[in-house]
Amino acid sequence: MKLQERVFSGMQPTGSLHLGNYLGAMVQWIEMQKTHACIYCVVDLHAITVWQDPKELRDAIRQVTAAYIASGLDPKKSILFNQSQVSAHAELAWIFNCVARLGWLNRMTQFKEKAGKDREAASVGLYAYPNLMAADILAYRATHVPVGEDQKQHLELARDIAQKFNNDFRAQIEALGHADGEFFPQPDPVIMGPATRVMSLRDGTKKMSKSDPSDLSRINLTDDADTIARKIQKAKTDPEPLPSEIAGLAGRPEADNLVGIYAALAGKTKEAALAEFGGQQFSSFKKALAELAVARLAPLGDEIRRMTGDPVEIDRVLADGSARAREIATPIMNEVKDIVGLIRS
Ligand code: AQP
Repeated sequence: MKLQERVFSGMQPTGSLHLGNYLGAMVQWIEMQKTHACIYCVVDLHAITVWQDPKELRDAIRQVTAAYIASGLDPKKSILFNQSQVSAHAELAWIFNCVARLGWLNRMTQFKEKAGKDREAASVGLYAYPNLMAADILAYRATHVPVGEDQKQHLELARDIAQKFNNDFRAQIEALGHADGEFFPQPDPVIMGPATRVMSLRDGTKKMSKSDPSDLSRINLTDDADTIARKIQKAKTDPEPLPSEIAGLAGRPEADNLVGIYAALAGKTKEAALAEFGGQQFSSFKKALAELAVARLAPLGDEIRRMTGDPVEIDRVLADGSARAREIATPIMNEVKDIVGLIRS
């Protein structure tokens, strides 16, 4: 049986979504809605792998949902929901905890970065995060996962888990009628957003991130026009004018990042952006970038604020999406339990 193509991806409600989430993943999510059956999740179980204030978490789940819809995800066409409402994610994650090897998880660079120096104090959940991510995708037997570049390693782990599960249980999988022995697909990362790695506005060597303590390091999708313009104005640069060719961006991470953001927002290549601004000072380039960013992003912020004013409607969208997600995941989980040898009613 040929597996149906299906898209799954998610973002953590660990704060406001930012330009990196938008250009690295969301733009591609919107594009894929045109051609694929898509499931887009607010991954709240991932968020609690580090401490979250319960009230702020609830607000963030609603705000991320509003950001999805304001950016162009259609809750009628695609399935939008929050992870914790569909128990298959946690159930399959436990089974994958028993499939994945410690050695595999020990290689995950995101855990090392997030746990920092005091690894002993990190939660077990943060360590096992990639297994939950594999479960998110494979609970729907999703085949395509649009993500930013930072998620590549986790996707490789999800592929390893799928393959080991298929190998470990080959006889049971074939006995259930999956003649090719492939119960779980090998999910493909789709790393094709207009900017797959957007860097901090304060340090061009660090990824733009929700959890960076400096709000000036990122443009939040909820920022108003003045805030967006001010953050671009204050973005770190170097004293040289902009180069006319890509090679001239080498060793200039802040310049490279701002040119990349401009190009992504304008729908141009970096070469085209440099042809426009090469030789100019940052002051004139930043003015053009601020105008473009405000035109593109400020309406999103207005729409997110309008939508979060009606939490009942957002909760209704999430409940509807969760019910549709459960319809897909439940029969898959039933088969997983049969394959593993668990008894179900
Ligand atoms: N800076 C970025 N550039 C490009 N893509 C990015 N993504 C995140 N940051 C960038 C992509 O956005 C999707 C959702 O990410 P996430 O919310 O699951 O968590 P994250 O990758 O850990 O993002 P943050 O902002 O750094 O969150 P915190 O600070 O809470 O850990 C993913 O597809 C990711 O690749």
